[in-house]
Amino acid sequence: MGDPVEEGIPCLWMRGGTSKGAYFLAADMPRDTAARDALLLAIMGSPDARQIDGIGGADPLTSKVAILAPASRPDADVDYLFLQVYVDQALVSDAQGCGNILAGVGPAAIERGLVAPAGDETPVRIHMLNTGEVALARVQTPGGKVSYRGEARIDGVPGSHAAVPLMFQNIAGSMCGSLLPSGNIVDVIDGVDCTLIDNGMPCVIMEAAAFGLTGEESREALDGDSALKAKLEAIRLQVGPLMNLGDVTDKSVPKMTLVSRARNGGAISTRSFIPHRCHASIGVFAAVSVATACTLEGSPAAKLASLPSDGRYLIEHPTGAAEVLIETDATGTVTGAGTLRTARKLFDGRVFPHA
Ligand code: NQM
Repeated sequence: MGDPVEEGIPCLWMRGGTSKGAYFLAADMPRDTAARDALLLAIMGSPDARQIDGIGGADPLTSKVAILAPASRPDADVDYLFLQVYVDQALVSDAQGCGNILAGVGPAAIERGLVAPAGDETPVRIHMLNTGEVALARVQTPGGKVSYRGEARIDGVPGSHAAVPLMFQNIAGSMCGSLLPSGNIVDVIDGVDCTLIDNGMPCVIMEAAAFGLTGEESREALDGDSALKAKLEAIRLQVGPLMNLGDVTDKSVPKMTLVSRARNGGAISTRSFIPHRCHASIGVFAAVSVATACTLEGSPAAKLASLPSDGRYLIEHPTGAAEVLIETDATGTVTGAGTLRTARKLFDGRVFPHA
């Protein structure tokens, strides 16, 4: 590697679902993890609440990184490592995956020549290194080129774009070892009924009413509620070991998700803390975990949920709703999940970290 400060590093800046991130090839990154993380902090401009000296967008949802490499297992086409670059702390975490940034991985892998286009639609099997599972993405490739134009719409993103359907199998216990790592549907922590669940993303699901909230508060109002945040953090730190995540002080999981009855015809309404700021919508795997919690009798989510008859759960969030498809077996156990996302290439060039 030359001097990245002088020469820059090849980088694709993409929107994936309702998030934005920098997509790199592993071959363009330092092999040493500490050197890589220092480089990513310098690229994003962290730690700084405004990320003014970097390309990060001063929000956890726009301070994300995907690192792509040739697949390391035969049933996948590409390896994808997700890294959360903290905005105001010098931290880079691989302790979670990201289903929104995942939506850009198929297009980016084709753009960078890691996966060859195959007809008008290219299936891309993505090995998600953070959790070890393989996701299937379908990328529109008319004429052998990635197309971002299309008619698909997702809440939280203006306009319409090419659809990127995503399907997942066997994601239960992705980071916690099992769907319900404590062995219970409900654990009472600090007097609050919590479902500790991991169906693709470790989440703690609680009724908004348990915190004196309606669950319809805006992202801004919740982000400004420091008493609420202190209560959520106290619960989060206690459940880390119960969820087999250990000390979660410096980890971006579990996500703290408040639920209330759906207002707009969906299955349930959410406000998701990721974990210190309220999400503008909801993460893909967090939405899958919430939908799964709705199926667990006795859980705070099940008490409030209106279950769909066709497996299509509309998970309401601050800017609309995310649709999640939940597949179950004859016993009602969740076996697979899917969702529809869009992605867009925003910029392709070289990025220059500060010295
Ligand atoms: O849950 C944000 C996002 C995410 C994660 C976060 C995500 C997921 O919306 O799969 O997509 O929870 O930090 O990008």
